[in-house]
Amino acid sequence: MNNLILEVADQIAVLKISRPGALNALNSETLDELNEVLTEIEGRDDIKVVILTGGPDKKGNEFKSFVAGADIAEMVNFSAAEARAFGMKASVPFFKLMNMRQVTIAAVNGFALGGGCEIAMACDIRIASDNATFAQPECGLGIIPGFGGTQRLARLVGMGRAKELIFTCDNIDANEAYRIGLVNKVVPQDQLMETAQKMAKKICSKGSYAVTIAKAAINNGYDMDIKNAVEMEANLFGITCSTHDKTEGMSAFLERRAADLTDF
Ligand code: CO8
Repeated sequence: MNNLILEVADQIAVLKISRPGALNALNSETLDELNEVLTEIEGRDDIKVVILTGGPDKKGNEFKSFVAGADIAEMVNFSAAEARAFGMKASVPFFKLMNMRQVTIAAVNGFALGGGCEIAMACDIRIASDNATFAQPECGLGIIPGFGGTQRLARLVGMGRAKELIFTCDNIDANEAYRIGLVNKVVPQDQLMETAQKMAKKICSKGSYAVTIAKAAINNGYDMDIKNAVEMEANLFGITCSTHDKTEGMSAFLERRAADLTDF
């Protein structure tokens, strides 16, 4: 891979978007690589959580940028058809981040602008370093957020705040992003990866199959009416009750011992 770095240890993958000369902006090649590597990860039983972060800039600053957007140099001459194809190219790996069986955590280490904010929003959980900046600057470029931003931002922070951010293109800092529910946590820069790793380890220590099914229940139910959503949840609950982990987890509780949860 030219623009991604994958490191795996102790069931946790750290996936770094690395285009130092372009503040990790997403071009077609990076989106193709992302799709490929997420497909590979989804098939791996040794990875339970993926931490997505940005690599350093060309001066080696690790906290300059998470992802500074889609690649403007690539988009500048797009026809309408090419632009649509580019949007669809991103939507495939973005939906993988959202729906894959592994949990995905965005560790946002600097600029998360346009497509950068959008890829973070496609992850299950967002942790930001205290210098992170978020924005949807697209309307200032004469376009709209096209990597899911008009949809995911409204779902995360509500329609009024999403409209304000998208119409004004305002930058917001990490604390404001936390206040409006765009990120789960804000931590000092030097604690970002440690915090993400700690959360990932905690998730790995739970029943991994149960976590995957809970993720599917939350995602699938979100766009359903409550009656059908709760029925869907009951069906998935039934599936988790047929597992080794359910027998082991409940027996371990009753026998006052640590559970050995192995399903995935
Ligand atoms: N695309 C391409 N190159 C970029 C991008 C980008 N989004 N962002 C930064 N770069 C490049 C710069 O051109 C520069 O390259 P070079 O050194 O060769 O001149 C290098 O990265 C460093 O950037 P700066 O010199 O500008 O660094 P500064 O510290 O001065 O500024 C900023 C940092 C504020 C982040 C600034 O670079 C900036 O404003 N970048 C653009 C941010 C932006 O507008 N992002 C949104 C892009 S549009 C988008 O994401 C749309 C998503 C949906 C697309 C849907 C298509 C269907």
